[in-house]
Amino acid sequence: MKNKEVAEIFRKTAELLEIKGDNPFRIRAYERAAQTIESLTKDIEELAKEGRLENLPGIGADLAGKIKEILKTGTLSLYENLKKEIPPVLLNFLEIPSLGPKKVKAIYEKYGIISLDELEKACLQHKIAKLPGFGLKTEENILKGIKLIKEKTGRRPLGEVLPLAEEVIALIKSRAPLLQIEVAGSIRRRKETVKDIDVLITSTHPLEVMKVVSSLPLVEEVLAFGETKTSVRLKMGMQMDVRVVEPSAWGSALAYFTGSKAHNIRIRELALERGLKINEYGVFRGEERIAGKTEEEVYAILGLPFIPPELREDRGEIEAALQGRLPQLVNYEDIQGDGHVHSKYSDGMASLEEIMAKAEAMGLSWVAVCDHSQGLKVAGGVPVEDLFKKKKRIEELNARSKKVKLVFGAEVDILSDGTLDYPDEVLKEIDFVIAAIHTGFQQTEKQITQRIVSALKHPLVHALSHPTGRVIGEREPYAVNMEEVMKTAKEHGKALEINCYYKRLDLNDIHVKACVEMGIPLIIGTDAHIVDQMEYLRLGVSVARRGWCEKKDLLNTFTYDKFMEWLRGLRK
Ligand code: DGT
Ligand code: CA
Repeated sequence: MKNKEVAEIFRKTAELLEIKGDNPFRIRAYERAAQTIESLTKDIEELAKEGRLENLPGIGADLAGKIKEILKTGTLSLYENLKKEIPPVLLNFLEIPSLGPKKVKAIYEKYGIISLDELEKACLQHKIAKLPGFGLKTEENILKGIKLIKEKTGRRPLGEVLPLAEEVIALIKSRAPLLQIEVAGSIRRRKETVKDIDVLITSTHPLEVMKVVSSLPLVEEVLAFGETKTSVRLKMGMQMDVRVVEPSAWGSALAYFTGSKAHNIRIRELALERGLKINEYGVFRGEERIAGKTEEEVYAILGLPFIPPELREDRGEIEAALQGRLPQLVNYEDIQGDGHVHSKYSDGMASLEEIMAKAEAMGLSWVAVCDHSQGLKVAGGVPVEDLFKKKKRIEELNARSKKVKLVFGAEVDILSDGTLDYPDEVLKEIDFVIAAIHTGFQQTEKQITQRIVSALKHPLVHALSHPTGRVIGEREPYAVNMEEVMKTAKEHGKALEINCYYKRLDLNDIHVKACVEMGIPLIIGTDAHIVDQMEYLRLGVSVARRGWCEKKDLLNTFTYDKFMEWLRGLRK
């Protein structure tokens, strides 16, 4: 451990204490200690060994103990606890050069802003400049800082990047002389967050292709230009690497650049065991190239069936492929219904009619309209009287509609003691009850788990919505023992949701795989609050596929009648 690293932990501790509004003397003590340690000419580890830490200016017994803790464990428990207490994104805010802990605290306290996006929005609306001690200049600097952070920490949610990647690919395709083009990397594997856009192309005119790529209107800066590889930064602040290969190497290059790295390494080992060499240019026996034109060919020569990109994470797919037991992954076309949307009855923007029309346009045959429950006032929770109006309206619409049926549902809040936000006599009138946590995130793991477990055990509840509560880039999952939640779901035959609002994707792929292994029913819900968000359904399918879901594992593949039967069956 270097002096600089120890100092950094102290400095960050001071910043977090300041955001928290701790004792100013204590904050100052950590700042001073950081300065002292940073300016030492001697190795702090040496000083510790010699027992001379307390001779340093500003370092008493307490801080000396803390230094020893850092040297021993690599971190400070106080610092780790503070990080848990403070919304993680505020730590991000601190990285914006013009924002110190005082300003971060002021912004947080005034507006409760907990994401970079919200902060960006507040700046654009000049809400930040109005705060005492801020001004238009600060706002401008904050905006610059946000852009930099986004580029640096730069993992963006798949739901944000995928449409952009598709747009860029369509543009290149329409303008450049190419034969094949596909997005590779984490986007092709549909990983929940993405660092950059990898694009693979075959062409006999690579130079022209790259000229088109580097002059696209979406490009802000060309970082490197070459015939085989060109890198650009897009205006939305993300890097895109484009590679052109010859058609005979399309399959091997696509496999290589799709990754994941861990999967590639296993594939390479497998090739070596068979006396072959594999890289992005092909599969070789000695000098001779024996495969490479298609991915199927590359896998086949290693004795493997085609492995879908979503599985390529070295999570058992290679073993399964070798043993001929790869799952028959669910496809988007298998999906009949959306398990969770909101309407105007709560905080959604759409009427029931609009939801039906969107479902029809998407080729769906049912949608569960699960509005918030009465107590969740901030989200327009539906009072009991309105609930029955909604039920009646759904019945009328369903009677008229042949193609699409609405399922009368509710997303019922699990209160802090584990009881539900409608009484049983109301719940039993609701055809589809999903339970969810929206408050009390600070409770202990035991409390939250207990809350969820008792909701799942409730005989009128069918499913649990966004089981871990995480919001990508904004909120960590709440402390919940998922093993226990899954055990309860299994025991009572209840479903767990794959909430596929693009910032949630909750359950995630790993939890989904565990559920599939246990035989727990899963249901994808878009949580759409405007009808266009129902298109996130395909993100839900991606998560399901990454979690090894087959058609049978997802309630969304049921017809309306079969789904209703499943719902009624749980209450018998
Ligand atoms: P990302 O960009 O962090 O969201 O994730 P990826 O998987 O797209 O990673 P990236 O862009 O660094 O690399 C793209 C693919 O290239 C990666 O999935 C596998 C392949 N690759 C990159 N570096 C290596 C490597 O050192 N060894 C092997 N075998 N493959 C690599
Ligand atoms: Ca990538």
